[in-house]
Amino acid sequence: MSTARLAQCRLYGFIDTTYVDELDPGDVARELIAGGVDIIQVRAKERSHAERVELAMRIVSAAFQYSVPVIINDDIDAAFEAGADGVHLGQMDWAAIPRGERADRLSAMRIVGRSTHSLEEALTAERDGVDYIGVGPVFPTATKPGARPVGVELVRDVASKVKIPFFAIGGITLDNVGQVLEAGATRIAVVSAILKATNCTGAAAAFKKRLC
Ligand code: TZP
Ligand code: MG
Repeated sequence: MSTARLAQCRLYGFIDTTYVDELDPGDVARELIAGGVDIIQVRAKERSHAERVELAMRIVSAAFQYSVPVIINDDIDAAFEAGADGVHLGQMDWAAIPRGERADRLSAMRIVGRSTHSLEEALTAERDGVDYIGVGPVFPTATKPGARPVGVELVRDVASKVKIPFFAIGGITLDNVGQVLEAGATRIAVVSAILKATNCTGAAAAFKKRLC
């Protein structure tokens, strides 16, 4: 658990293989960091465990020299094997770990995050002792097709009732980020609006500017 380090993280960037499959992951990590990304998640859902570890190791090694934490989506063992800082689990990933094994399975993780889609899930995650939560998808997004948007109302609710760091996520663009910040978010997670930009560094920097 690493609350102090997380407290400084405002812009959560991703290396999502759906968007950057052909690119060198170390280069993408450096581009994100140059734009001011404070924490990086490796999201490689269609990759095998071994491929995910290999990918994560390259990102961890690039991010290490900038002290930017790297979090692995879903795969606790990959996070451990790649020397990543932590893991991000969805509601189902969390539920899939037998209750009695959770503390042990997560004991090596410095940072544990969880996706939440309602105030109840957010408060439960806080009670469970996770280090941060994602709240979303705030807006519709092609990165998570079929997920029901929760709207800025949930951001407002979480901002007033949850004390652990939360990142608003889902469909956030430079056009709508103002609504998310106005609702009380001080941290955002952005996938496609950064990775699909012609200049990832510039896109990240533009988001970062809105957070300062
Ligand atoms: N969890 C909730 S929404 C989402 C995830 C991983 C996708 C966010 O991607 P984008 O492209 O920033 O909408
Ligand atoms: Mg998951």
